[in-house]
Amino acid sequence: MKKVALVTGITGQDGSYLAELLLAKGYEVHGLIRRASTFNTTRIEHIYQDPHCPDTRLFLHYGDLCDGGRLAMLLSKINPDEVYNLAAQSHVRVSFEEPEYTGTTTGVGSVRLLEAVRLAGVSCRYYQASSSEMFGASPPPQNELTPFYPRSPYGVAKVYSYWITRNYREAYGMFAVNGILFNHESPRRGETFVTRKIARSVARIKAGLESELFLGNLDAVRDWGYAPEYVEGMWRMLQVDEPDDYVLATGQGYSVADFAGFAFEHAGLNWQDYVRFDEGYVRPTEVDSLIGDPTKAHQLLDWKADVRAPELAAIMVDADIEALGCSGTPWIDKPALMSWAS
Ligand code: NAP
Ligand code: G4F
Repeated sequence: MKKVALVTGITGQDGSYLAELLLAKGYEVHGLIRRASTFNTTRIEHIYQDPHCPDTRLFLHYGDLCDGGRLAMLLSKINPDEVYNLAAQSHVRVSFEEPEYTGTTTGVGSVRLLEAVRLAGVSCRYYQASSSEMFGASPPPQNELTPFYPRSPYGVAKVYSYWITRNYREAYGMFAVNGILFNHESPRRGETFVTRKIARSVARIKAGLESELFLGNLDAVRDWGYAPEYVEGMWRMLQVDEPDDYVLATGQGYSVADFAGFAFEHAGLNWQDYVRFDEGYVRPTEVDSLIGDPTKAHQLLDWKADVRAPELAAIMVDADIEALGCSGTPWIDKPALMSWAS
């Protein structure tokens, strides 16, 4: 029988790849979207169909993690087999500007959704998008047993979501899991995250549209993987017999300067000729080094990351160069179908 999934954050990087994956596996997919004054569905327009077509399997619903009543109503109506909670205010630097809002979406939003599942009496499997930012100042390599030491309002909010997910698993016997994902990127990455900012700037410098790139801390080390591989890991966490928590990572760390080097070199440029320091991008407290140990996911989920940072940088730079050439975004191959919003 056809499985039904609900994805929050479907308009984001991971949500769009996960929706593609689930549709390819034959799922009926329901996505939660926020009402905005401009369209925020760019990343999923290419998979959206007319909702009146008999073979449509992607449905979008207005909702927000700040609106628990609406979540409970949607859970009852959709009655999903699997719920993927990917929605969040996901930018670490922004969380210092908006700590309270980050807490109510990225943190308390998760309990609103879990409580909606519980109150609706839905028997489903639940995935929580937890983050390596929870490890913060704990030195690498970090795995499922590493103590949390968050260094931002975002990291603190994710620790709350992690523990409330475990609590619902233990208190109510829910099949609720945490995927503790290290940084994962793609051409669909938001433009203010450092890898995409670099890739986009390389494309624009190459095209003669700009001549400098302003960055903050170049020494921070991250374990950067490729987003399409990570959504496969999310799905696998909900297919095993017992609920558990897993780290997904490549196991290799590179500095921001390294990533800039890979990206500029791919375009035949020397990064030091273009990158400038801007104090404004430095965070009040920084996470110096995140390098994950994905052994558990490899052993129990048969999951591993293949794409590493040098190749990832090349994929992202190529996509941004192509997007500039066709004045669009690289993942859109069909005209926008916006009938759901009318
Ligand atoms: P993203 O591109 O920033 O997407 C975030 C999504 O959440 C968007 O669809 C956004 O909707 C939605 N959203 C934000 N606030 C919401 C609210 N109050 N109610 C409902 N939806 C809301 O993030 P991502 O990179 O795909 O990451 C997905 C999840 O994984 C996030 O929870 C993130 O914190 C977590 N995570 C990401 C990484 C990573 O490296 N990418 C690593 C670890 C964990 P709009 O389009 O309307 O803004
Ligand atoms: O790309 P970033 O903003 O990602 P960050 O802070 O690691 O967070 C991302 O990964 C987390 C998983 O570990 C997710 F949970 C989270 O949702 C998000 O997806 O910054 C990476 C590093 C930081 O050390 C930052 O200080 O790059 C450094 N950096 C240097 N210059 C910069 C810049 N970051 C940004 N965004 N912009 C800069 O100009």
